[in-house]
Amino acid sequence: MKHTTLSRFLIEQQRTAGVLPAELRLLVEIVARACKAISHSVNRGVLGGVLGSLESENVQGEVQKRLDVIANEKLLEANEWGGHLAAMASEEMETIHLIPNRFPKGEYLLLFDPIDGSSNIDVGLSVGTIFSVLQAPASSATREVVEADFLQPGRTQVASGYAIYGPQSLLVLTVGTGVFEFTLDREVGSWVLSDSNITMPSGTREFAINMSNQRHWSPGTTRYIDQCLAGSTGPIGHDYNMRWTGSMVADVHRILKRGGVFLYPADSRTGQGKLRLMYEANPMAFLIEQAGGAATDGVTPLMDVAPSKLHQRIGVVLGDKAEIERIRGLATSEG
Ligand code: P6P
Repeated sequence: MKHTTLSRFLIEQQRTAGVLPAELRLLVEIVARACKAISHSVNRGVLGGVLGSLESENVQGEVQKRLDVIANEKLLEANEWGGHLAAMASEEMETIHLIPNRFPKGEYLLLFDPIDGSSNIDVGLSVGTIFSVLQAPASSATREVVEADFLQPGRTQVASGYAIYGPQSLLVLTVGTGVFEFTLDREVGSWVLSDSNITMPSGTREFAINMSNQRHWSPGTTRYIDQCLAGSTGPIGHDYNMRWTGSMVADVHRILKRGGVFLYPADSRTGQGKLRLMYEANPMAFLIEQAGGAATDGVTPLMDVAPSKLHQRIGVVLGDKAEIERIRGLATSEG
């Protein structure tokens, strides 16, 4: 089988008129290379001294895993010198990361969750890296980048993707021309195209939610899940299956490949959900919409939400378009 590497794929995308400027192609290649290095660390596990927690907490108030910090460093180091970025932001860093003065500044902003699902690392389950790319405001070329430059709706993303470090290491990417999957060929060290123009299967009766939060849900969420659990004897008239991996990247990848829905809704505890808008919800929403699905906060498309804070959290409901519409209907009919 003729293998198309990521580099060849990106050059061919660049040749398509108006898609993938050279600087953006370079950015995607560098992020992909950093994800290769992260994959190597993840797969070495205890042999690489990457397991376990640190004494520190991140800006989210979560205990940092060793690999959170290692992956964050790999992404910062890989992207500082290339001249394609104006600044970076990470789940693991409270403030934005400016490009050191000794390096040229570029026109893009990179946001990432270096290791998503890190609680799974020590027990051998899939984790991933999520990234989102925005265009820096033109005005930032003549001044220092500030946090407000990052606060753009997800609709303005020029690229997004994730790497999933599981049975295989996969890179799933969109630059606005569809969703493409690459599998890491460890012997050669290349990301090889393994699925093109991914279209999410529709009609799959499978939901992903953390059921232990049930007492905190809104009436709309409760009603939807009750209908799923009622199965063929209930109003939907079909039995449903359930999955919850504790790793958004793994749940979203499953949904991209075989359909279903993922819910981490805003609930009564904080009213805003657990997942972060800028570097988890928005990049996943871009991929899901590009694959023919829908992604909302339960009602509003995620990529239409105007961000107010870099680390803001939001409810996330994504996947099968018809199911997302059903969930929206139940949320709005609750008054
Ligand atoms: P819970 C991982 O910590 C994460 O941010 C997502 O990857 C995942 O979907 C969710 O949180 C899991 O949350 O409350 O089920 O542990």
